[in-house]
Amino acid sequence: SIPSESRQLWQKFGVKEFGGKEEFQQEFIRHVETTLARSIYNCDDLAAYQAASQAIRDRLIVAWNKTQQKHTTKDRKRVYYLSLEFLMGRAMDNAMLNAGIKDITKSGVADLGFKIEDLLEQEPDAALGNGGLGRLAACFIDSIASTNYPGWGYGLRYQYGIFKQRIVDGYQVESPDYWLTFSNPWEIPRYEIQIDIMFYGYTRKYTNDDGKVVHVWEGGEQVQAVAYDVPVPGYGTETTNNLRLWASKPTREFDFEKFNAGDYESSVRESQKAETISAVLYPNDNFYSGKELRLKQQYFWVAASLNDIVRRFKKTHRPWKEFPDQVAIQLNDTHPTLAVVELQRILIDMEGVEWDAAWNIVTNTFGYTNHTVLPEALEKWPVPLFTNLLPRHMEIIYEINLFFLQKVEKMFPKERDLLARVSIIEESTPQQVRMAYLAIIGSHKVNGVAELHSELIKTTIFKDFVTIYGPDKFMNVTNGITPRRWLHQANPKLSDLIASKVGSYDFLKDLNLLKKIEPLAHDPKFQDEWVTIKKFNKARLAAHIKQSNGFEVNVNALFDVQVKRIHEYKRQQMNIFGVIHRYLSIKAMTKEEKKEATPRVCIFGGKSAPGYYMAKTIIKLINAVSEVVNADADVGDLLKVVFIADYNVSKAEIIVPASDISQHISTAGTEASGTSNMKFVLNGGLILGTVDGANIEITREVGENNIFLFGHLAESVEDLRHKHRFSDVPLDPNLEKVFNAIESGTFGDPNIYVSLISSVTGSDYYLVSDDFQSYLDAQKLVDQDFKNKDTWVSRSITAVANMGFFSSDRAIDEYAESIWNVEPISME
Ligand code: CBF
Repeated sequence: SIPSESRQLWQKFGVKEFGGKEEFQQEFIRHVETTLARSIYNCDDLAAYQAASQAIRDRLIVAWNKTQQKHTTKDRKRVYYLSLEFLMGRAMDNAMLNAGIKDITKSGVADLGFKIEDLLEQEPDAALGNGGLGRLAACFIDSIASTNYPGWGYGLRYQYGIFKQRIVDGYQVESPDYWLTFSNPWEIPRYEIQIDIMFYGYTRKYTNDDGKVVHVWEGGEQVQAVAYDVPVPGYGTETTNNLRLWASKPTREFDFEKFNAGDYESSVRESQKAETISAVLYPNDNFYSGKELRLKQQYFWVAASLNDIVRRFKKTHRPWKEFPDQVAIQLNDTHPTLAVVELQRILIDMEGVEWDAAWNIVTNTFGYTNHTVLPEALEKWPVPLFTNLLPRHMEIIYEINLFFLQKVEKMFPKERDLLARVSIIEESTPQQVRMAYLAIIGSHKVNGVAELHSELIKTTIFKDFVTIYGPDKFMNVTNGITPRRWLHQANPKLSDLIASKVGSYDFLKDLNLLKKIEPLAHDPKFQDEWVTIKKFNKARLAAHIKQSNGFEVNVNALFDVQVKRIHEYKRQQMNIFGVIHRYLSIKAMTKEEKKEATPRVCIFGGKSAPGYYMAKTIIKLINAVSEVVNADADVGDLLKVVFIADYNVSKAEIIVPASDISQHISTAGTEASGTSNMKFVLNGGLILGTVDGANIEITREVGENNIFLFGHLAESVEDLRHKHRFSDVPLDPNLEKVFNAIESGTFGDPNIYVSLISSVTGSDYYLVSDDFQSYLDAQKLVDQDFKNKDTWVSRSITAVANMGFFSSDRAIDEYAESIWNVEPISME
């Protein structure tokens, strides 16, 4: 380290955070001229964005360094959030707002000849996630920093994020999202942190001089994990945490022997193979596909992260038994479950800790969050594939399973069926490793993400484990969203209006303060301001639609939005069938009736997994309906249908504040929580939804009058499905009319939609027909209520006033208190 006589000099010249506008401008120009090697003569918007980002990034790094030093000195317990997805979106606006420097940067770049909005548009989204699960991770790390918890995220630095979606002839077409074309100013490559990761090979054991059996894992392929750090600034605090993303690199650049022998292609093959590990995000949401490369990604990421965590712990020279006092690790779904096995392996094989002591450490360290009950999403790995890739881990899993089953047998003697049901190994052909069971057994707490979901996991997929461990191991932490991005950044005008009434922006740190606007729900002036902001946001979205889809929409119409991953359980098909029903009704209306009708703009957006045929058919139908309806002069402004291509976080920031109604209409019991429902309500839109996921708690908070609920309840779903399976359930008559229209070719070639229609007329697994009438009734109510502007706006204000519970800060406090046992560290 630096000799003490030199330290003063370091302190004297240490980089300081820029304070005012001029210092920012100096930094900006310095980056244009040195970092980018550009000048006043060739600085375009992209270069200006890069220079501004570099200046802001430098400021974050100063805070980041201070935070890390503080956390190291304090030497308290830290939390590590392991997530294979972090759907971060853009960083620049968020960094400026959280650091409280947006005003100086905005006016700083304006003086230098740029508009901040143009610079913000230059940034590609960091789209390292599929949907809700990845965005939740992004909200959580924002909240961990904003509430001053010492916490790191660990993920993968995919070169390609979620694919780009284009619509060609109504169909989704995918292209790669190479988001790193112009180097990423928001990451710090840590080339000095390189960790060797091993795959394949074989295991052997021997007895050492002390008579101890030692296990060794040898041979196989080796790659290197290189760390890239992304600073995560908290809002209104100096705390700047770290998101460490791993990239895979070959251990050797390439095979020189082959190169020298002229075999150029195969000489680089090894290096390319290593890089593929972290190259691409798997584009499935709520769906497991058992590809070996995916398991490789999981192990690569988990092994690198644990190596890092363990190295940090070892620096403290504490005994191993204190590991869980210093480290909490949260498993975001089952994707990082291998971490349980890896930590046990490190402890017993490398650190010489006894099995039981090691297992105690492991189980006290991990917590596991389940995000879905959908059977197709539950991860199971074939034992042969697993054994080949990770032979030592497979042995350890067998041991974990053996000890666990012995314990169960003791508790419930002679219950052979129970043993088979809870075994980590499913006795199928081939056998499978059930990752969720491993995660439960390896963790001290298991949580669901909304009340209904947390009850459902206890009574369905994990029922036997509740019998074994008792109910206390299972708990609920309802999801939340960060109000910084989803109110302050996405809807600055509403944030400013609220601040003017609440007296400060403190509600961004304590969202319960929103309650203060409730008394203004019927105040005409406040209502006017509220409505003006909604109109502004609708106009902003209308401009986006004009630019991307090429047609105008009426900002006075009701904006009805459903944007999320396209999935049968989310029931976009029910929405578009409803739109067709509306279209047919309009066509049958008299002139007088038309005058009374509420004009609507039905907005859809979302990606389908590339191999998901039914979801892709739904996208095609939406676009086909859009084409017919929007061109129909009989309909005019009464109905417009829009599919916004390539839905992502940045587009959500424009779409969410513009909704009057948003749809969250999953079959009851299928959507674990949903988080966009929270975002829409926080921005003054009302929900049309089923009694599912977090809709239930939103209803409790905002009041039944401020949400439109419909449909069967979760407890009826099994019976209804059973009826469909074993008797002829008549199709809903309105739905039949809709199907007749599709089948008669109103929306183009009907053959395209045969399987979509028969999924409903057949087993109707998602109960579209059962819920259709109730859905139409709820829509009718929405139409009527929207006409009464005063009541509508007062409901909107009341709903926002009661959204305090859904801040991700609250969720993080709950995790910290009941699962992680970590305390905030003040930066004062
Ligand atoms: O908990 C976060 C979200 O996770 C999912 O997106 C998931 O991938 N399992 C769920 O589908 C959402 O309901 C949930 O809000």
